[in-house]
Amino acid sequence: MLKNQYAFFDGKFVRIEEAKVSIMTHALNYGTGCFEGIRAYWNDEEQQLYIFRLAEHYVRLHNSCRILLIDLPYTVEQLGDLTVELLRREGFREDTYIRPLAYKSQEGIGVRLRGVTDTFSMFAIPFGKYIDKEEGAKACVSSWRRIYDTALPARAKCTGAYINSALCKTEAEINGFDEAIVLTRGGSISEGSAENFFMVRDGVLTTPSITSDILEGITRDTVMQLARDELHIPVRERTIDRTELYVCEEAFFCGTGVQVAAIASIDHRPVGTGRIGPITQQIREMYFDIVRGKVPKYKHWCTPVYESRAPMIPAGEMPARVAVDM
Ligand code: PY5
Repeated sequence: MLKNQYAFFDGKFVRIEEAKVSIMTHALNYGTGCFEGIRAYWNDEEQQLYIFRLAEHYVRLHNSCRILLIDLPYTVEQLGDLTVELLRREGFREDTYIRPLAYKSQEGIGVRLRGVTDTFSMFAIPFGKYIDKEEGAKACVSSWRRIYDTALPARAKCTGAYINSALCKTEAEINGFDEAIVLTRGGSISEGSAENFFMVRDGVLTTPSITSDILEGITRDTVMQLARDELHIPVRERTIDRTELYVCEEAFFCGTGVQVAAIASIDHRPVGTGRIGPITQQIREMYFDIVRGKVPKYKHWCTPVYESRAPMIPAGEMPARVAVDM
């Protein structure tokens, strides 16, 4: 298998072995980083690698950085260009996962967000499925609760917050499930450990609102648009009770990593028929075609890597530091 060879680190492209941090790094000690997870899909017919909704991921990274007071010295467009450039250098011709990270790089002691140096790094690796059972995951309601906005905001995709995800996912796996559904402090549905949650109730595609301590998912947004514009079914963002999980017709997770993964059972109770439902199935099929750049109407969501979109940046050279206009 082709492995990754490069990273973007401290303002330049370096070999992956050189992208190392000190044990004194702020982000390593306190979890003070923000990251993204972006996928690129290989289209064999076109011999092209397409990055899915690149700009949206970097808009979100900027928002996360605003919450954590991280100075991200690149615009959304520059971050996109750096990503294209990294993938070109790697030369991947297969599905790929990209991990940008903006973090507090100061070396020393002291928990605060202001007056601490920041940096940005990125690497990419070949990547297939996230949940093996994409056609029917066994889910449980976690005994853990989702982090909440007034303590540790889920809206900011920050590294430290993923302890909550790891606790939920680990408990689910130890108990023989594939994935966890996590409740808010108030006891309504929030999301999965690292993916958003949807259910179908009375024909309405329903998902927790963005004020339910969720990460505002880009796949979630994609799914809602497809349901409205292509399937012409009603979509609602609202509070979801736990017991609705036991009576809904269909349920699925979605996210960059998990893509669109049907939920076969929740707390050992079959969801609907226990098989992938018609709405979930249609959304999955559309999603996989769209991300691979096979649907002209949605091709604007797909950034080609192997074309002349991004300027080549010579090794070691840092793009101009440009103030972020927001
Ligand atoms: N909710 C959480 C907590 C997430 O971590 C993610 C993404 C999502 C929802 C879905 O967001 P999006 O659709 O924008 O990807 N999780 C990362 C991913 O790459 C993985 C984090 C370990 O899917």
